[in-house]
Amino acid sequence: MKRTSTMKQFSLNSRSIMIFSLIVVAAISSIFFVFPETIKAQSEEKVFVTHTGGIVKTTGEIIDPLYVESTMEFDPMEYLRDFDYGKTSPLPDGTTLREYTIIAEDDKIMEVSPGVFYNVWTFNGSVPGPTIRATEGDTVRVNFINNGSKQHTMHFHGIHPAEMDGVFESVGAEGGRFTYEFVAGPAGVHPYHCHVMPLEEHIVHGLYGVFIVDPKEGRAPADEMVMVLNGLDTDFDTENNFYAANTIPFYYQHHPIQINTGELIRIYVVNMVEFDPINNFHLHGNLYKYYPTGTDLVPSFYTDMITLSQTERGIMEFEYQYPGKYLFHAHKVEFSEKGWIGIFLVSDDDSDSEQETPTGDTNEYGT
Ligand SMILES: [Cu+2]
Repeated sequence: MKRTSTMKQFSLNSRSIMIFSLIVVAAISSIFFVFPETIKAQSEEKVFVTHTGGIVKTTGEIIDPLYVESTMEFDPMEYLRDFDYGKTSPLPDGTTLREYTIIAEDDKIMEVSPGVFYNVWTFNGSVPGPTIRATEGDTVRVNFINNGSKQHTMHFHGIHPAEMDGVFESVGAEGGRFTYEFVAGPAGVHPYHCHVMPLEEHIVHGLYGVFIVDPKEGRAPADEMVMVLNGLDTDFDTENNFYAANTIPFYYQHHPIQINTGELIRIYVVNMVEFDPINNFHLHGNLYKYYPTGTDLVPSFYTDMITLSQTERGIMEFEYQYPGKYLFHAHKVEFSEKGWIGIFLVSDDDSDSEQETPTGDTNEYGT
C-alpha cells in the first residue's frame, strides 16, 4: 500500500516537475526571443588583450567592461618625448604665431590598468593632453573645440589677459568653440587644464596637459621628456586607486626608459594628482638639478628628492655616470606601490637605445 502510494506520488511529482520545467524553458526562451541582446550582453564573457599583452575576460564586474568603439589606447613611451610646436607662421612684427587645435571630449573609455576601464575626459584624445610648446614671446593661438557633453574650457597657467584665462567663458557642449590667444610667457613649464566647476571632477577625469615655454636663448641640448604625475580615482570615492607618471600605472617599470651615460636628461615634471595633498619624485643612483617652475636658468636645488603640491612643477636635469637600471618613483611609498614607479635603463652604447627591454612582471621595487 505504502509503496503504491509512494509510486503514485512520485509519478505525480515527476509529471508536475516535467510540466513546470517545460513552462520555465518556454518562459526563458520567450524572454530570449523578445530581448536577445539583453541576454547576450549579460552572459557573454568578453576577451580583451591588455596594453601589457595579457588576456582579460570580463562579464562586467569592473567599471565599463565593454571595449567599445570609443575605447582609446595611450602609449606613455610615445607621449614621453612628444612635443607639439603648433603650426607656425610669421607675424608682421617679426614674431612667431603658433596655432594649435585642441578638441575636448568626455565619452572615451580607457584601459588604465589591465582589465580596469575608466571614462576619461580628454584633450585631443589622450590623458594628459598634448604637450604644447612655444618660445617666450611667441603668440600662442589655441582653437579650442568642445565636442564633449559638458561645458569645458582651457585654463593655462602663465601670464595672459583675463579673458584668456579659461575660467568665466565656459565653452558649450557639442561643438562650442573658443579661441585662446596670448603671448607665451614666462619661460618655464606650466600646466593647462579645464576650469569648469566642479573643478575636481573635470581635472581628475583627465582634462589637463603641459605647456612648455622655452627661453629665448634656449636651453642646452638634452634628451627631453615630460612626466605628468597623476592619480586615478576609478571607483569615484574621492581617493586615488592608482598613481602614475603619465597615466598608466607601472608602465615605465615594465618598459624602462632608455637613456645614455654622459647625456644630459631634462625632465619637465608636473604634479596633477588631486585628493592627496603632496606628491614627490625620487631618483636612484644620482642627483638632479632642479628648477622650480622652470622660470630661472639657475637651479635652486641639487637633490634626489622634490616634493610637489597640486600643479607644482619644475625642470629636472641630470646625467648618469654608470650604466645600469635605476628606479625613479614617489618616495611616498603608497603611491609607488600603486603605480608611480619607473626605471631608467642607462646604456653606454647609443646603438642600444632604440630597443625596449621589458623587465617582465617582477616587482622591481622589491615588494
Ligand atoms: Cu571640463
